Amino acid sequence: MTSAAPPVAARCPVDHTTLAQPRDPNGCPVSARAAAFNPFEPAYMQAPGDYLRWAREQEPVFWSPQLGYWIVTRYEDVKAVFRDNILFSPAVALEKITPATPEVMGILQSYGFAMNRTMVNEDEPDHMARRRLLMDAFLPERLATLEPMIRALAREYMDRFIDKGRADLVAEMFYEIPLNIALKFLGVPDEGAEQLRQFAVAHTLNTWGRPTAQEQLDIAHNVGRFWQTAQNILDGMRAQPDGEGWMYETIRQHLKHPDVVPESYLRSMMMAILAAAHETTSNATANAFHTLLTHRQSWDDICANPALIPNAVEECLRVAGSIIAWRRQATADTQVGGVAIPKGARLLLVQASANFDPRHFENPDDIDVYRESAVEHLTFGYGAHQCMGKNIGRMQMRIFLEEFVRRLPHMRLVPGQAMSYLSNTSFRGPDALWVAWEPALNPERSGSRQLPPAGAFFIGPPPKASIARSVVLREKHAEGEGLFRLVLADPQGAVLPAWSAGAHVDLIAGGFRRKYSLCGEANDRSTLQVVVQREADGRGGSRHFCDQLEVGTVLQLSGPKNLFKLDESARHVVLFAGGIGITPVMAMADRLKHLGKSYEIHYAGRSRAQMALLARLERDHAAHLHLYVKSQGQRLSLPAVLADVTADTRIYACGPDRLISELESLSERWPAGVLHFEHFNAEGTALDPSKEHAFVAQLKDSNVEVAVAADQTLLQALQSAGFDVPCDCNEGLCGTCEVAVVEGDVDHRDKVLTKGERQTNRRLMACCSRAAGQRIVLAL
Ligand code: FMN
Repeated sequence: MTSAAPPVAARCPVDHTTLAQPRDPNGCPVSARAAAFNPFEPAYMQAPGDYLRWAREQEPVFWSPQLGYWIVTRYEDVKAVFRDNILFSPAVALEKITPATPEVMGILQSYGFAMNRTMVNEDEPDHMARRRLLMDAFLPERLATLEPMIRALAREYMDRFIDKGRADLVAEMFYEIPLNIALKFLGVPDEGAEQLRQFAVAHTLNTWGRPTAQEQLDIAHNVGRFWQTAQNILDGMRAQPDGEGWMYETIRQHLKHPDVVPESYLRSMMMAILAAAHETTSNATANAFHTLLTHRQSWDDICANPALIPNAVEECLRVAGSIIAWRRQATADTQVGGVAIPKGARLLLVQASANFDPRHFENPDDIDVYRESAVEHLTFGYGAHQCMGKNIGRMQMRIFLEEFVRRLPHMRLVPGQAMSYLSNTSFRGPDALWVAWEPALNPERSGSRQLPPAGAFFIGPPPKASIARSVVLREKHAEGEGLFRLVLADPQGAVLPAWSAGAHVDLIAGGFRRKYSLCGEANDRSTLQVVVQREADGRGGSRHFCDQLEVGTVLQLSGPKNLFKLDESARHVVLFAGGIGITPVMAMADRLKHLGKSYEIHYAGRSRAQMALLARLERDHAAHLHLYVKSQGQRLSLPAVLADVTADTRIYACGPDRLISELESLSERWPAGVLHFEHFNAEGTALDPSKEHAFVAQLKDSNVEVAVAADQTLLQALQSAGFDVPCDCNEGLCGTCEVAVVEGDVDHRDKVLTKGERQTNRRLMACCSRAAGQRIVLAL
């Protein structure tokens, strides 16, 4: 029984009574804040991302003496631990975080409680073998059959309260529908919502809570009853194993492959799934409605444009997911975020903190339903153990939102209600969510809007095309030969998203979608500015933006996104721009000036008329600016300018391939991490099937092989095999589709990696790079 053994490292091994300050298992002193970390105090549940803000900044991996766990708070670290489920075993995922007293153990045993391995806490190779056998029911085509039922239930439940003007959405809808859907999906008979809710609460507190010794006794009885109920249901189902539903499929797989799906697995899974299948969706839905109604602009945006709902769901899962922390155990001495983690140590990966990490998400504290990277949240976990039911959860959340924005767009949160949550490390959702509205204003009654039939529905992550906001071209200025500065604003004058130096947006109009770096005033939230260089011989996008867009034209915009971030801690920054590459460089110079940092700008161009933003550069950065105007015989000599590069220098360059490649050659003499660049053009990255060969990508973490045909990119092959590899530009410029390489030579085609990075063969961009040979092994 997993709950029997108290965690090996449940307390700090150092005797605190003899020390002024506690120490971690490495012998290091524990900081006061780390010592005070207590996920069972209300502040953690109210806003877990906020609660750990200090840690993300000051001590991203720390030892918690109160929990006996290493707490991991940054995005990259959490993801890296999830990614490696061999070095970081999931075996402790369902362990009682508060060790059971002998009395509690006695109670559990009296019910025959024998919780053992389930999908979430088992190691390889067992886990993948089982996962593969039990995956079919989660395929999009199978899930799609649930949609009409979810929608009908949503409408029926809403009908019950739509004329009342007030409802607790948790009690009156969000608990029961996911429960109904879960039971239907599993094929389990309805045991009564109230009973199952009590059981699920007991299971959560028993596994992830810190009940007092007295409370534990009651909880243990409920967990025992839950176990017995689950076993009775299972026995009933086994008597007629030809029923429909995932649990029936699991029973049939058990009968066919008892070695892969053994008896103990079946029993444990039955109880675990009864709680996990609906609690997560119920909580996530309530959190999402709370988030959107508290940020009214976002709610109004999805009411005005329901196509945004899938991405709004992802943004809500990012900022207010229902799984906020998950556990792993180190199987060998290792490091996380540079901190030594001894073998056997337990780790609490706080996804709710990682999802607010500014190193990964721009302006993480802003709720932005237009955020393209929202889907990169870690709420579903990552890697081989990623939540199997994620698409059922997404589907329900989308349908609920679709129905509410049509039928109750004027709904508001009842003001002044205090949100309360069950105290535990991992499952977060409010106990109640009160909303109110004026029934006379219901569109169905007032006739203001008719109920349209539901539009096309899809399963999976949000399509990129749906995530764009409307902006209006407010000003258009000729900035020189073939250069146009476009000033964009929200059509209703709403605030636009904040952005950081180096960021770009995608402009979408006339069938073109192109990236442009932001170069206006960073603190101006009412407009976004770009400069577009008209490429006469280009693919047509820049011609369209320069020739066809008039002041007053409404176009679509996605982003901002920053793949060219400025290291603000550098001692000295050298900025290089060639031609239109000045746009992100200008924003960097503005930021460095604002910070009072030491910097210099080297800007090369053919003639003054062809160099954008000159007047502003000369006005704001004259003392730092070096111009190299070819028509005036001035040439930039990189070795001369860069005679004095040290480890704390940072060099940022944007411009023609020639400039960047010369800098790359020079960079071989500099410490790693000094040079950063961004390419604007993707020449040489496109797929040419006549010159390619087919190969096999072996996905190590998932134990799967994917065949990549000659006329297919690796990214396309991975996505069609069901792997959610994020991507953006699809032409090797942005780095979004980076995948870690375990083994095999890579034919690198991207413009993101440096020469040194290519040589190490540790990473590749899946949208354009390929295996150099017949096979490549990837960490996926
Ligand atoms: N082109 C510009 O004219 N100005 C920019 O600020 C700019 N920023 C870019 C930022 C990124 C990250 C990338 C990848 C490209 C950028 N480009 C910029 C290039 C444009 O996206 C686009 O390729 C160019 O306008 C040519 O498009 P066309 O061939 O359709 O005419």
